[in-house]
Amino acid sequence: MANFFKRKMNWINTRMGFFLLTIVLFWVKTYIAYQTEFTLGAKGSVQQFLLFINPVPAALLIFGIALYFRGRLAYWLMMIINVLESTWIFANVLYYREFSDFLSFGIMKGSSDVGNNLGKSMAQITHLYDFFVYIDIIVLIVLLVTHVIRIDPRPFKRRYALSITVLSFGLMFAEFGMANADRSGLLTRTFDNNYIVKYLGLNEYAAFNGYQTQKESATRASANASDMKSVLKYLKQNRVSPNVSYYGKEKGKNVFVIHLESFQQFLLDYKVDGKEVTPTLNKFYHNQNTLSFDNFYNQVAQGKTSDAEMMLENSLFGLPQGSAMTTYGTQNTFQAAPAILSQEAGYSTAAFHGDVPSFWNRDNTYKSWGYQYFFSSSYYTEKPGYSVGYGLKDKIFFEQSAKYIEQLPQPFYAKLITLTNHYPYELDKKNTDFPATKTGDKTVDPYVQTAHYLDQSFAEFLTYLKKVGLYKNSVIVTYGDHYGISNNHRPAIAQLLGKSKVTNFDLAQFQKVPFMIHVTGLKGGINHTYGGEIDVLPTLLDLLGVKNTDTIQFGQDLLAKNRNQTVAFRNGNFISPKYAKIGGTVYDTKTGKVLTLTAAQKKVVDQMQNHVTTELSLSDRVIYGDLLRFYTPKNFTKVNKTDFTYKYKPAMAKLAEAEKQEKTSALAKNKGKTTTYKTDAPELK
Ligand code: GP9
Ligand code: MN
Repeated sequence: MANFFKRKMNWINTRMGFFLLTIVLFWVKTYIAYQTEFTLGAKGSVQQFLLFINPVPAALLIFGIALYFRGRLAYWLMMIINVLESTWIFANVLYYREFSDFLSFGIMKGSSDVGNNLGKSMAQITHLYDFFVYIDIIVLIVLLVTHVIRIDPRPFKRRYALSITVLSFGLMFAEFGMANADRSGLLTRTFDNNYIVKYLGLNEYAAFNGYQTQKESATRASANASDMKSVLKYLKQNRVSPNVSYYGKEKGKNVFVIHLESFQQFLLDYKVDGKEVTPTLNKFYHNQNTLSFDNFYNQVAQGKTSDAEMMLENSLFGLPQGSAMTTYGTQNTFQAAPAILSQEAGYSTAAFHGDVPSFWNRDNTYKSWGYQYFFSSSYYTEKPGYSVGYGLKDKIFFEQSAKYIEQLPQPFYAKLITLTNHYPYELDKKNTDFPATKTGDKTVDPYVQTAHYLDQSFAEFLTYLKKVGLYKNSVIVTYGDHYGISNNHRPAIAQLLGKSKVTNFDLAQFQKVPFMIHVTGLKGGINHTYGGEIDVLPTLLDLLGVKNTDTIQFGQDLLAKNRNQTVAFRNGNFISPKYAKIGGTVYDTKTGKVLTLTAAQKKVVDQMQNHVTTELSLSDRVIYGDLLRFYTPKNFTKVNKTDFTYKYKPAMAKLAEAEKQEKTSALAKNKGKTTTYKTDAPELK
């Protein structure tokens, strides 16, 4: 019997046997770490499968290096590789515990503040069981030393080693193919590090991050202070003076930025079966105290929401590829709205979002932007049915945000990012009380239903603001971040717009999103100026009377006279009151007809194109080269990211302390009495 067992176990005494055993043990422990230490959010069988399988291909490749070496050395190399690989898991477990994100090379280079901060708290957050990641190595060493497993001295054929390497690449390729089919643009659009680990694994994440960091630091290193010169020159030529009848009119007021997810301008006043899709937003749009813009365009590219956020709060364009927040948000220097308002006007600053904080790298980027608070998923109670798609349903999100809003010292700048009106526009029956459109396109038709839900959520939020006493002393900015219906749905879009077919010009017009500023007493009306997301920050700062004559912002105040009304799209197309240039064709903006240009017209259009290309490339240069590190506006202090923590306990303690000191929160004004939030959300009944 013993002999039989011995014979059966003989494979383990071969080089290949030991190699496979090492891989399997490593696979098991990685998977355990995935399941117990990280929240990767694998949903559905494809994602579950990839999560399960993804440690294997990279392990075959890396551990397989040892197979190219002889005798004992091969065994020791496997051990050394295992120690390194396990330390990578170990370090990520600790880092994740503190930051809900994976380590990046930028952070590890040690230049970063976050790295220093981590060192301090390392001891506190390490648990004894974390060392479990080394257990297989110890077991393997013991088995080798006690000769339970014997080292195989025979030379290992190169051919076999090479086959393993080739196999590992093949598997990695297959894995990437499957991942990309499930989540297209996984690496090009760079959503979230959690996604890369979930789909591809910790090693692939390391490789990708290393590549990105390398690319990033190369451009950063080659940039220098003199690169700012052309930026400053351009901005000097393009600065416009603010409109005196609006400048500083809303000084000291709170600011709410309500991010209406995927909300397009065409939805305003739109009716289905005779019913308004968004009655509350329509009223808000036409209100005499609302400044509404009906030629306001989204200017996002692949970074979608994150591009919108970048423009809105920095007046810098998103990048031609990927998301600037993900790639540059952690390391770059920014002079963003939250930092400006807190430094120059004593604002408290907070962002609210019912998704995980790592999406679009918000958890890091918001610190670089100077956000004091970031209320994300861990601050919200989650129960079955509360979430759909990326996160909390809007009604529940607003309802649960109220308790934090009322604690914010005033004046505050608060950005609330909604989520339910997001592709694929799913919503349960209980929340759907609006007819879908009937274009027959399944992705398009429920869009109005989630938009209607968003409108109801917004209505409840406005009611709350009035009740809690924040309505009258707040500037309420609402905007749509980007299209909800992509250009791939031409026939459906034509039906929605009541046209027989849509041209490229129509599709460009379809990129309009709402932008509204409402303040009690503000001189409102519908403004027809052409502008876009890049223009929001200068508009807002002028309205609040915060000086911004030396800031690096590419937009222009939408209320300024003589502003340049050429709106750049991220791909270099543009639209202006007279001409629109879409994919090389010039249209008459008034009629939508294709134009054959006279020489004089061509000169004008070329100038516009030149302007657009210049502003986009200069903005890119600022981000790629991290140029703001070389330039600080007067009275502005560089943001120190270590000033902020978004972990629940310390952040709440800080908020309580601020509230006690300043006594200016809505809660304090209401003598400590909480204002109840009224919602008809069926989940909360
Ligand atoms: C996720 C949300 C969606 O947190 O902001 O981003 P999007 O897909 O619209 O860019
Ligand atoms: Mn979005």
